Amino acid sequence: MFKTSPKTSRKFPRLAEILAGKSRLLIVTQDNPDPDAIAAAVALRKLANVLADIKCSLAHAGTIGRGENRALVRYLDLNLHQLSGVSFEQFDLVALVDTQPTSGNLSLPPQVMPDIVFDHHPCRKATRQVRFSDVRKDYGAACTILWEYLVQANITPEAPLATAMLYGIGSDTQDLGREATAADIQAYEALYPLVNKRMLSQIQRGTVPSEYYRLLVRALQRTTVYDERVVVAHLGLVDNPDMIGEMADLLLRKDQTEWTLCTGQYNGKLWLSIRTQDPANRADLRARHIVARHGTGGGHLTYAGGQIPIKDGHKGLEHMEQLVCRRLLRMLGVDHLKAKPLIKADDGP
Ligand SMILES: [Mn+2]
Repeated sequence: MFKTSPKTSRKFPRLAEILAGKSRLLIVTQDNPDPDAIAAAVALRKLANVLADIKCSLAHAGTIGRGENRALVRYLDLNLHQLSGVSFEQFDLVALVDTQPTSGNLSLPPQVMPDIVFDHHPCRKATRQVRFSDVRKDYGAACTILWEYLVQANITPEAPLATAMLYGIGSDTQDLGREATAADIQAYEALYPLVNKRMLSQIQRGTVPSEYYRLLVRALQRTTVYDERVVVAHLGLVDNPDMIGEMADLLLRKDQTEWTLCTGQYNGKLWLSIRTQDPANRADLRARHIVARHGTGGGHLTYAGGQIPIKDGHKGLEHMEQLVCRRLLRMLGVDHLKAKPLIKADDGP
């Protein structure tokens, strides 16, 4: 039998109290939401529906880039609103999932103070001002927290929601292999019997546009290996920022790699993703150092990211690409001259 944590049973009545008597809840995810964010938003909608008969709208800024994520949204039959078009006065409650106020990946107008926050990133100062927050940075996924609330409310999610939540936990923890705790494993196991396995497989194998392969080739051609252990790729202009994190994950699988850094230009900013094998390396702190004074950054122990506004067009982009690369190499004590391309131009049969 699944047991929720004491924190959930302690906090649950407060959430129910905030929801009681309200009629419209706006649920906001980070810009360019990932499966964990999307599924956690739908789980919170379910909670609000059942506990207090509240109508919910889901909103985010940015795009849903990755093919898998678009397949998930289609399967859940979601109508996601663009945050820029939302009139906040229509809602009597605002919630954030998988992100927090003042976070760099959240385009919530600063005057909008959320009422509810569920997240598993390190707790931010602004979150302490929120009426209800449940932030567990030791959890591998926001969906795991929401799952405990569903259990506490005696709600058994229907197949689409269960499938989305399991996929959310699986994708944030790389199928429980990355920063997953006992709570994530328990939630995953409890959700598994409720999941539509055929749909899960279809989402995981969601189609991608041909542009994806063009970008993949370009990324590999632009990949540099430093001292065998640090792999850096500057993707240049990308049509969705998800590709940057995806490449950082892919390159981390190369033999002997301890760190990867990928960057790309999107929406006037340099986006970066960094990955490492060892949680003791603190990717989140490195990301913050790398962007210091130029932009925002943060994340988890082994995966993190950041954004830096680019000034002065192409020159500004190159300057920032070099700056973030040099900063990482310096932090790691790696000589930037020990560089070689991942793929040599004349590679071939
Ligand atoms: Mn997450």
